[in-house]
Amino acid sequence: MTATQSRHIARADFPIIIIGTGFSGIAMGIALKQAGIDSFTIYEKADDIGGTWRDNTYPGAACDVGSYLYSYSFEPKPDWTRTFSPQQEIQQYLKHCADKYGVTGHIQFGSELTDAVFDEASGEWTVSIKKNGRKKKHQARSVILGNGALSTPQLPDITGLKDFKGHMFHSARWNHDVDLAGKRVAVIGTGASAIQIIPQMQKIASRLKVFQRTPAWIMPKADRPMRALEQAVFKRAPQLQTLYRDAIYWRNEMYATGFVVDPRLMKAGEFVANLYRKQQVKDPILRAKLTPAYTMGCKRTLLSNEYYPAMGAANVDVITTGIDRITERGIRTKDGVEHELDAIVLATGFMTTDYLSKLNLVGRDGRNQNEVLAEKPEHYKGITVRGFPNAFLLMGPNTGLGHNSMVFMIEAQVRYVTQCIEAIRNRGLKFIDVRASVQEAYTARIQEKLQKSVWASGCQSWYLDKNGRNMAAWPGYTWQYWLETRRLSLSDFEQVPLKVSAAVPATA
Ligand code: N01
Repeated sequence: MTATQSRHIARADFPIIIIGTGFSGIAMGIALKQAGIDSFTIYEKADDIGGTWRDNTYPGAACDVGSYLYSYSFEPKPDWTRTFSPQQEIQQYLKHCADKYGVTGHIQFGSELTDAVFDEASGEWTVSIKKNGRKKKHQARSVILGNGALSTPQLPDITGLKDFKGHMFHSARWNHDVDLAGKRVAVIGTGASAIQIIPQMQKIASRLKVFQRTPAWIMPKADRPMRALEQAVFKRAPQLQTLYRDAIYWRNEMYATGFVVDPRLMKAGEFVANLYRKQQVKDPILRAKLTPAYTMGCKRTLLSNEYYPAMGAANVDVITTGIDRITERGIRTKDGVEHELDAIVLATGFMTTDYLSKLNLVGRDGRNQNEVLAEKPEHYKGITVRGFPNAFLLMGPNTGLGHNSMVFMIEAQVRYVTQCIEAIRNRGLKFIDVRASVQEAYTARIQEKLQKSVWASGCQSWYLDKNGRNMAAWPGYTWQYWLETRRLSLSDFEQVPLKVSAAVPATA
């Protein structure tokens, strides 16, 4: 076979499998289309598009990043209804993008990835997809995981979860069949989801009990409906909308200075947040309960105008005594008090640090990716892991943010992955695999920066894994990540051509 022939085969027969239809999966499909690559299928375990914006339908679900930034750069939407858009509107936006850019037809719904196994001889991934209870194997040259870290609910490690006779559900699996009006409701947790749920529950529950383990830093939210005039101006003058988007972006970027350069700068934010709490919470006992004892930013800083008034309402109890167990009738705290309840909402977050464990990705040496990461927690740009050729992660390790839009990070990743795929196809390669030495140096650099970040300032957060290692956050400005991923340097990778004899050695 000549080199030209093998290149031709590589181009014509290059099936790509993408997992998930959240912001990252859809962006990946769009980027491939725009690069003229049509040979991809997106598998989605649910029946609709949207990822986290499909799953989180709890009352009050909305974005805490400004709408005009929390959207694709290539698809501006002039008529967002609010400065911080609600969940349904974001999901609609994603559906619109998938339709407009011709990606919807590539999606197979109700299809869950169970495992993917790489074969070094052929350079192919055998991907098992479960649909309607039946598993089917598909061959792919590349696998792209866009399933995200915030997709699998984390149930709390509390005794008696199954004993409760009332209604109980996780914030990301809201049971809309249960009418909570006039009921005795508990919310466990006071993170990003809880602070949106609590004000809604306070309005309808007869009694709301909030079980708080750690208070969050809360800042005011500049949330308001968009005026018709503003929407019309953005429609007629898209440059103005771009300017507005850029203004939100650069303002958010400023906060990264405190997160990753010098956490002492967070004192300025703490000053504002303390003032805000003082204004909003008049009762000194409640205010003390709601005052965090860790550096702002160490856990996600939250934005809300409704949270503090709700926590101070007459029908709300803020309970800081630890939970002993869940009983048939409610929650018993460590002081022996049993709080009788009709419903319990578990706003207890997601399985963020071992989210890859559910996907059985088996690489070159027959090992599962999660196993490999547990033994050697290394990756390259949060996108690839040595030993897993032609497999790419979106929103992978060390790409999470506390200060700016994830959509920006996703677009950077998608651009990088597209370059990888183009290189493999155009150069007639069988696969590329990041060099061990490159990955090691990258991880060491990232981890060193993380040591100085606010996430290392001493709190427990979902950014840290069970060994206290930060495998979640990006320790820099987002424009630095953009620079990191702007151009693919193929020399970072071992390159194996379709004709094995011409392999570039793996050593480096
Ligand atoms: O989850 P969390 P989340 N007993 O992990 C508590 C994104 N998001 O769903 O802090 C008692 O932040 C836990 O207490 P503690 C965003 O990136 C975005 O709220 O561990 N309490 C904490 O209070 C966010 O960071 C938006 O002491 C228990 C809470 O449960 C991420 O999703 C909106 C407990 C969990 O908070 C996760 O947010 C919503 C136990 N056993 C979410 N176990 C946007 O607007 C846990 N807790 C974009």
